[in-house]
Amino acid sequence: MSVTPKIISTLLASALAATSVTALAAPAAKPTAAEAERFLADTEARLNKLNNEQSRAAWVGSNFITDDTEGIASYFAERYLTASGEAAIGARRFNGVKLPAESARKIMLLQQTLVFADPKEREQYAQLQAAMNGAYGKAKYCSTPDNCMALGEMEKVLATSHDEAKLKEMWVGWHAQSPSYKQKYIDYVALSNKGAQQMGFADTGVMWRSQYDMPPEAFAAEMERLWQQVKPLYDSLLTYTRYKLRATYGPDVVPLDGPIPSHLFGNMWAQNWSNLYPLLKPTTGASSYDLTKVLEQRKTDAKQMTQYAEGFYTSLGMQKLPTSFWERSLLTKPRDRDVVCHASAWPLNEKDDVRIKMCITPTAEDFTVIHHELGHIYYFLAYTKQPFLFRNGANDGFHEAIGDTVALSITPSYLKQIGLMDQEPDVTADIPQLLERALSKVAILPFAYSVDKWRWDVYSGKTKPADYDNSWWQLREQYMGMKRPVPANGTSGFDAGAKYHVAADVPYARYFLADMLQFQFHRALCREAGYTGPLNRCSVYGNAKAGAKLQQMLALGASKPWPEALKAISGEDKIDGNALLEYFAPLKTWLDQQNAALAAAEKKS
Ligand code: X8Z
Ligand code: ZN
Repeated sequence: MSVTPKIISTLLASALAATSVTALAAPAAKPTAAEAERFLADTEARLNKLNNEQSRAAWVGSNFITDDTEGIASYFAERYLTASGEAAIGARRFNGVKLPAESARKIMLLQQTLVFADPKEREQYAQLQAAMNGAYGKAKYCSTPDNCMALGEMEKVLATSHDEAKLKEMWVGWHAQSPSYKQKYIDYVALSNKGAQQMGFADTGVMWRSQYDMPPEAFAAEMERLWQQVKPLYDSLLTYTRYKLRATYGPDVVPLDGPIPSHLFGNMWAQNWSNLYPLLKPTTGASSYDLTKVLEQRKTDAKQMTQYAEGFYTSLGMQKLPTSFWERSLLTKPRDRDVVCHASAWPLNEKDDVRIKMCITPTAEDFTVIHHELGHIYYFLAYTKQPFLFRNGANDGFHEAIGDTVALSITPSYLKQIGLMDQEPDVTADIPQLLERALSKVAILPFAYSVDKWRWDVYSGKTKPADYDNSWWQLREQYMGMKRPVPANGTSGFDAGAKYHVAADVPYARYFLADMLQFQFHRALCREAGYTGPLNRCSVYGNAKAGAKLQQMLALGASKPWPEALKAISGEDKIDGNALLEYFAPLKTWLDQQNAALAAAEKKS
């Protein structure tokens, strides 16, 4: 798909002319393919350099949150934005010029970006982005002036406590932080839309939806199709969870019908319910194995956690992580300063300066997250040889899916092989294991879909700032079956901003796609490894053939439309929920049986 940008506004044309940018000096004659190649070579070299600088500044900005580092990060982000804006405008001259497929793709990719006509607005945009990132990273809930809690501590309470009042306090305490940067977000959205409109997109949401090798309307329809495909499984899981939460917190807190308060799901955003497993596990046949306990007992440190994950990737035939990764990554939360703890993976240059930033704790959840982060890292390393514009995932869902695909291979047999489990449970443990996995993989689906449904409406102007919370909770109720734990604070609230990806403006549809893709990848890799049993018991650990198949797709980066990359690994060319549904099919049957029995018992009482 190529985006057809509309006519450049006169304002932009004159503003850019005033900057005397060589790339903009439009030649009178129709540009040639040779000119396009020269333009691309120059542009890629320039953007690569500025991107490396911006990444380094952003790294420091997120690792040492101060006013100074925020200023430095926004200064370099702005420099990059200036160059990428000029490149986007420059690229338009070559629309319609007959070019080799890869060059035409680069010309298209260059135009999927914000362009600011007014340098002041560009500066303000970059400043707001850095400021929101910092505000999220610094935010704390203080019950008294000298008793403050960072997000990680509050998440721990939500994960482990069943004291409803305490859970509510944590939830309300964290959600009281984001209104402080609501005005920034409102201003940021307005600026971002202006930037998208300069490139012919109706708004930033449309630009986001245009990044999937299909028209934006087709992408929105795909998201809805995928959601409808998996919704029955989510409904079964929610019904079962409702009964168990009702048993724990009582019928006054958890109604039989209607939305459930969202602070009861073991997670600040109710997007991952893994921490509810002890409440939800089947009464018979449930494995008593607790990876968190094993990791804690062994005092597994952050480096060892990372080494376990690295060991998986090297078992697939991938390289060891470079020494600089170990020297430069941030693996634990520093005691003496504010950092953005939300886990992230970073390519700092086009060689092998790759790093992660994560406040690792020895828990089963972080064991999975570290595999997720290294998925990004191994993708970066696999496509370093691609030209700058192709150093990216086939689409952003692919980037998010790689590490999760690998983590689906964290099976009991794998844990036994690496010495983290003594004895593999028998097949009666399949349902408990599937349930545990569904609590993250199925629970996140309506969350991931609705975060960006909310933002699409915000960016389009359909949802006005005074309605941010209204709309957020309307979507939460519609898709997730949840409600706000306490009534909303009129029109000044900003609950969406309590989620990292909203404050940092990272699109979220990627996680929805990744949730489907990872099961397609897992199924394909298991087949490649010659495995024919149930997918939940397949681990490709140590399988070089599966590793080679994965690596082949990773190495493509963004050089081809994503359906080709998907085809290379799975033979399929559509993102589809059927692999996920196949994986969880035995659980769906079991949930429906449980729900029928629980409904009958409820009727009797
Ligand atoms: O943000 C992440 C990763 C980094 S890309 C840790 N995830 C989403 C989230 O935490 O909201 C992974 C799952 C969803
Ligand atoms: Zn990720």
